[in-house]
Amino acid sequence: RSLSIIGCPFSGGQGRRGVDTGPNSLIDAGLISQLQELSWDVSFEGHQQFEDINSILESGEDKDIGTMKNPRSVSEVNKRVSEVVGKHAKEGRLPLTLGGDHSLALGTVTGSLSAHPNAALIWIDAHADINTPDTTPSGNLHGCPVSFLLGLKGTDVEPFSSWVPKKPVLKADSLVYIGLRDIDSGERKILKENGIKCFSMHEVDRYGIGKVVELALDHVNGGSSRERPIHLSFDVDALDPSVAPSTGTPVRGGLTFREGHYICEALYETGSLVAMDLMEVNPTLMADHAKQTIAIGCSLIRSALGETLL
Ligand code: DIR
Ligand code: MN
Ligand code: MN
Ligand code: MN
Repeated sequence: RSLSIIGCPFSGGQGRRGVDTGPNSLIDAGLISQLQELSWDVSFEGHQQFEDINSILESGEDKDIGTMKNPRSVSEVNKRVSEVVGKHAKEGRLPLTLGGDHSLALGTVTGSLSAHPNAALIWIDAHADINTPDTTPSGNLHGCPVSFLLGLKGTDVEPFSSWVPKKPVLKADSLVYIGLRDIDSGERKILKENGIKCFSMHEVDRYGIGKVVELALDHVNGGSSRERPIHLSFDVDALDPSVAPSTGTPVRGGLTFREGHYICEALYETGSLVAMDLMEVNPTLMADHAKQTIAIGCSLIRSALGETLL
């Protein structure tokens, strides 16, 4: 069992600097040796080099296109990420992507689906990140990656359309959300119209996390099989801000420490996890609590990759 860590120091999908230092903080906290102790063959060739893109971002030259902020930077970063994630996945290694903001998941999911075309996507987040360029209230592309993956109306726009596959990367029934509690009105309409399976915090309270994960896996597998490959995209803001405060868009009423870890443990138990993203750790926010948030990022990853309590 081998994995490749893909560190993505990028913040252009949203407005708060500092999330680009997330990947290095997770590495500095000892993530590599922690995964080696779980008997993974870990490859890490240094973080992705986005200096050229980040300097365009800093210079202010990446002007809005319609509603979209930093469109060229976000598009180019994701194009590169999809290639590197796809390459490692095709070599049979599990790509573990460290963000960076969640716009990066356009690249990670496109890449892992190029190697595992039948994979399903489990998205753990306070937010649905399914705005389109037409519905986004903020213009921040970290609120939009899922709409591009599904090829929704309004996503066939430059610069993305020059590289994002014409055929949707993912079908709406191959996606499940857990942890939602801050949905924009345009997103609510999209989720409804496309019949997307959502377990908001309301469902977590009603059924308990054990049942929710079981129902989520039943949904993507069409029954009790657990064989379908899974890409897990974990936004650390899915956790309650009291648990993971150092993140750009905290929303109260989130997953507990154990609920977050349970999701990861249960996905590991399927034996079908083929890729993971850990996104939106911003150590420069609530800096007194940065260590706590970074440590939780590492422990969520360990749980998804085989750490057990007993
Ligand atoms: C909001 C916030 N839905 C937007 N999205 C966030 O800007 O589109 N995603 N924070 O993680
Ligand atoms: Mn997100
Ligand atoms: Mn979020
Ligand atoms: Mn929001």
